[in-house]
Amino acid sequence: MKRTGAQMIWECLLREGVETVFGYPGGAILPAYDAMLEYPSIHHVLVRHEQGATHMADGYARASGRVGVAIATSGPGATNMVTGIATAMLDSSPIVCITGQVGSKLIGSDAFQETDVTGVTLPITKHNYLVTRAEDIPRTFREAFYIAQSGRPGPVLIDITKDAQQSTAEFDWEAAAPRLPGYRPDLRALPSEYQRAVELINTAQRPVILAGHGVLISGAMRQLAEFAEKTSTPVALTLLGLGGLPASHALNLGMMGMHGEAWVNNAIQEADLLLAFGMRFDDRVTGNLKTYAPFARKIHIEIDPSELNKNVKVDVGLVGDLREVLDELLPEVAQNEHAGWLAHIDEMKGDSAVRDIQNLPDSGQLFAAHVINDLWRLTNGEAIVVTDVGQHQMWEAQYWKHEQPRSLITSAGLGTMGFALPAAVGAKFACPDQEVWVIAGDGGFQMTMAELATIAQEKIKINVAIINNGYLGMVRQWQEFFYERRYAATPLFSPDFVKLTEAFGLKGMLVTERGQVKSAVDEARAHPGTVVMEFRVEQEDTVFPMVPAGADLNAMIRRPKPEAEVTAVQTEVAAVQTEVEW
Ligand SMILES: Cc1cc2nc3c(=O)[nH]c(=O)nc-3n(C[C@H](O)[C@H](O)[C@H](O)COP(=O)(O)OP(=O)(O)OC[C@H]3O[C@@H](n4cnc5c(N)ncnc54)[C@H](O)[C@@H]3O)c2cc1C
Ligand SMILES: Cc1ncc(C[n+]2csc(CCOP(=O)(O)OP(=O)(O)O)c2C)c(N)n1
Repeated sequence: MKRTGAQMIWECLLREGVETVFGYPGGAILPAYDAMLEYPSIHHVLVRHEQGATHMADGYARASGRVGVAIATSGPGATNMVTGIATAMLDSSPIVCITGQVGSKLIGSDAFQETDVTGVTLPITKHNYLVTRAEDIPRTFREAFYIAQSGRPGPVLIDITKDAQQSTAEFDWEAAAPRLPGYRPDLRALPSEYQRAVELINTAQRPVILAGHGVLISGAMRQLAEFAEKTSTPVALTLLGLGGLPASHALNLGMMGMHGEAWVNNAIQEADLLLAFGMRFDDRVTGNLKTYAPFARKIHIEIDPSELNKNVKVDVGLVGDLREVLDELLPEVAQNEHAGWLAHIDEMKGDSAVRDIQNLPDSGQLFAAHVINDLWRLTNGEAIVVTDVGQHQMWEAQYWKHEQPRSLITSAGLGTMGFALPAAVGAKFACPDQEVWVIAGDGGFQMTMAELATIAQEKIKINVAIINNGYLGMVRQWQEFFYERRYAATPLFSPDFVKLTEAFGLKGMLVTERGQVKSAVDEARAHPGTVVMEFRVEQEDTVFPMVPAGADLNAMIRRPKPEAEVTAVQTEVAAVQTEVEW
């Protein structure tokens, strides 16, 4: 059948099962928007900034495991997408971004709103396309969706010239199968490598599993639990791996890395075998590579061969989908007991398990960690939490115990402030029946708060907790530790968040004391529409433990005992600073 290129865009999206797209119109994408009216079964969410569209698509993808779609015009519309695309790239999130482009004859002439967006996004997309002919649209879309979600997922951008949208061609979906001879998402390890892995696993005395985002992406939650139980191996999780094994599971140690639990990092440093399952040894996770896990043999199960031996040299690299690899390994590995090792890790927990939260003064004053811990308890931990970036993000990781996969959505690799509110909109569209909470700082919230208008227009229900400490908290913390408390450009003015929210026709609430938290949260949850809650918390609180960037993984700065002076922190900082690489 004949279709315009503009119609083909929607025909393709329909065939890919897309129900919702997030976007913003403009000249070069107008033919596509005009054709959209013929396809009412696809819901278009009008955002307030194209960055928001990409984060929404990303939040949609992370909550559902399906491809999220964002659409924008050329030039400024496309460049506004850049941060969201990079965010999705760093966290392996499958999104497809569609941009309009100036007419093909004008390309390279600095035409109105012309930007070489395929050039701009080349390093931050898994793949991108410039389409100049209508007949190329079906194959391009099929390839884009396939690439975005196969192998290691990631963002794909399709830039379509205005004339390609306007011209007419034959639309034959069946004939437009992907042609990607060089793309090999199906590489698998050799049997000899499996054998070597099994030997190492069966003979290890002090093994630790490092479970990452790949557990969730491949859907290997059951296999991970079975592997851990059969081999009696404790599991440390990355920030993006949280929820991959229920927090309540006896073998779940908690989060590793810069703000991970002390005993987790200590266990990694003492281990004789590390089993990295779908994680990429990010520098926030390893600390100083020269001293990382010095006694451990390493097995890395990873779908992207370029990750093997990239940061950490491993003894065995098993390329493949984690779930498939674990299915192969499970019958081969021996049932084992590591009672002594597990008891030793338990001992390392000592008083530190709840030390940080216990040491906060119980003065009725609000501390961010208390608020987040209260939110977790009051919701029974059954919500999807979408966090922004900063101190609150780390406290969420520490004090919200995630039982379910995909219950935490956070920008980890790029650490994109402004991510939470729009990503939560995407998550809500993906999972309309789930309770969705945003936890954001006063800084990050202000970056994308215009999306409250999108929320109001779409009449969706999200609960937003702004953890307002009056600072760009995480940067202030670094200034406190490493710049002698010179708070350059971190004290932060905020609007009256309650009035601001009300201006959008939504409900705003202010909470200033611990005693108000429960009733306020109950009220917010019962309210049918979106509620923005401002929690005014202690201004100069600090996330502990902390491994300074580049320091040894077990060189953690701990929260001083209540009676200790600030100088205690400074002494700890000085003690670990010798090894720091800036
Ligand atoms: C302020 C701040 C502080 C942070 N502190 C910490 C911290 O203390 N601890 C921490 O853990 N993180 C921390 N992070 C996050 C950190 O920077 C990394 O983003 C995170 O550790 C990456 O986790 P990951 O490797 O599991 O996930 P990803 O970066 O998403 O990597 C996943 C890996 O799994 C692979 N994979 C994907 N699909 C499959 C599959 N099907 N089968 C097999 N493999 C697959 C991918 O190829 C990739 O290599 C922090 C971030 C911020 C912003
Ligand atoms: C877009 C962007 N700009 C700058 C940064 C650097 N940065 C990391 S955390 C942080 C402070 C965040 O402050 P806030 O949102 O108030 O959260 P808090 O740390 O106080 O919880 C900044 C500026 C970033 N991560 N993203």
